Amino acid sequence: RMSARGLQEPPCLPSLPVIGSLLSLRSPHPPHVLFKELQKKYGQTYSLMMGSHCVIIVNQHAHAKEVLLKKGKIFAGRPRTVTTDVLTRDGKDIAFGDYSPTWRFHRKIVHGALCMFGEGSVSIEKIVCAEAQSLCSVLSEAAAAGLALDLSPELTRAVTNVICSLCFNSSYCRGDPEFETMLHYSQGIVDTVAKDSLVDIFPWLQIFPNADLCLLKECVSIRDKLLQKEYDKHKADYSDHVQRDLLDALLRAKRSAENNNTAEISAETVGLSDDHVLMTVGDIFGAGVETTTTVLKWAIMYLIHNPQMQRRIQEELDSKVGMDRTPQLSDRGSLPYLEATIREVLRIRPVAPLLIPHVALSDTSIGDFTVKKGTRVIINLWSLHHDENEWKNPEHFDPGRFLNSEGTGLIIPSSSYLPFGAGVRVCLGEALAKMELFLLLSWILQCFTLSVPTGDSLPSLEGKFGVVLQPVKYKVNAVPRPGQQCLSALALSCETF
Ligand code: HEM
Ligand code: PLO
Repeated sequence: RMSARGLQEPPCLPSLPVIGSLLSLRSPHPPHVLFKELQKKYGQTYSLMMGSHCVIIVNQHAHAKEVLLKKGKIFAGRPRTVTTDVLTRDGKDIAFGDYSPTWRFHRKIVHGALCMFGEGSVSIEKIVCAEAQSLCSVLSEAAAAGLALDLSPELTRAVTNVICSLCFNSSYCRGDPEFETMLHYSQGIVDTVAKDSLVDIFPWLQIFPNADLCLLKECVSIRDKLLQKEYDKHKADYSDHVQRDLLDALLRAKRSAENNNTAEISAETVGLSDDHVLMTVGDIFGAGVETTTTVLKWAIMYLIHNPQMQRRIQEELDSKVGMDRTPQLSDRGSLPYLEATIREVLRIRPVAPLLIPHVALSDTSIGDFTVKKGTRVIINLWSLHHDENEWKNPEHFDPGRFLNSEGTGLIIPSSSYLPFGAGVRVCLGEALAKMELFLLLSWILQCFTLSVPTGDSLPSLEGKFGVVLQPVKYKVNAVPRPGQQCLSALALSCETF
């Protein structure tokens, strides 16, 4: 159907009343792969019905940029779903909260708090390096005992402690039972939240017993107790004069709004209720842990699949950093191959292959297609990152694509690359995540060569789709590299203090 301006509705998958396009979406493939396949039949941008909601799927970068950048504010809304409402007390957070003054205000506070750490006396760099050191000491213990190790818990602990420092000014030691609890509930949430499971398509299903929803509620209640405990502690020793972490920054904003008695900027009206403050730290904590850990696991998996690339990173480390000191942030510019590897990991296995759904806040358009207010828009980052017209052999892992022809400088060879999204909803943790990835990987690879345990086959590169795209569980052998001085300096660990 043509409208007055020559715009038309995007092609739509067949749909039935009540169930929408569900029948066309039955597939052995995860959604991002299915949505990429469906392009062949319906074109790069098409729509489908999820129950009664119209959803537009965008599979190409020009339309993606129109949605995220050019019309970023129009598409800055978020849908409300049963599972994210359980997680965020009805959208009182940043990531799943709708576009509003409250959302903007919370983004600003978090941004400010993260910047403060960039400059502050306890810099993020120091915090990350301390965790890298502790991680390497665990690896050398395992190596000495000749054990193959699932790196996941230790990588998670390192990343968790960085975000714990930033949010709560605290950290976990090895074997801390609260950390084990955290690992468990967080996996439960990743497994159940925002999967477009039946409950999100049919909101009325929530009145029926539903194993996923039960697990989610249980995990969220455990998480909320831990968050509440930190919150109470921070309230008890809050002072206007010292700001130790993100939670202090949020409390300060809350106090100042409360002291301001005018009706327009009370704590409630700007969205600084206890619920809002808790949900914002919950977001940063959850995003801070699950995303970076996932990328580290993918990076290590690709490096054990490609030992020659691992060697090239180590040669770069040996010649630019050497053996007598540990890597630091200022080395980033001189280690292009490691940076290129990180970029390629973020391309080939994007953490959030469908981003988080966006919603049109008014009637608008994408390219020549009309879009009605309230339409959900899913940006299929997987399609952008695996577009055959933009990337040669997209399924092939090749850090070299991000290097110039001399191999000395970094490039972005295609504009079909948005690992952190873009525009008003762009990731808040991009700088932090890149810092962590660089430091943790450079520390590990300076000291160890990683490989599959003898007798094991290489782990599958297939991901498990969810709110983040996770790799399968796998074990590695960490072999200390000859001539590495860093090992002798690795005695530091929690127990020592
Ligand atoms: C949102 C990627 C790490 C905090 C997002 C989005 C992506 C993304 C694709 C969605 C953008 C959209 O919906 O349009 C990543 C990747 C990471 C990473 C690839 C690691 C390599 C982090 C970290 C933090 C963080 C460490 C915490 C400091 C957030 C928040 C949002 C977000 C709060 C929601 C923004 C909003 O809706 O306004 N991230 N992220 N992320 N990220 Fe990250
Ligand atoms: C991860 C599990 C935690 O227990 C809760 C949580 C909070 C914020 C979410 C995060 C989870 C997954 C990754 C998300 C993040 C907000 C932004 C980030 C969705 C569910 C991304 C990649 O978009």
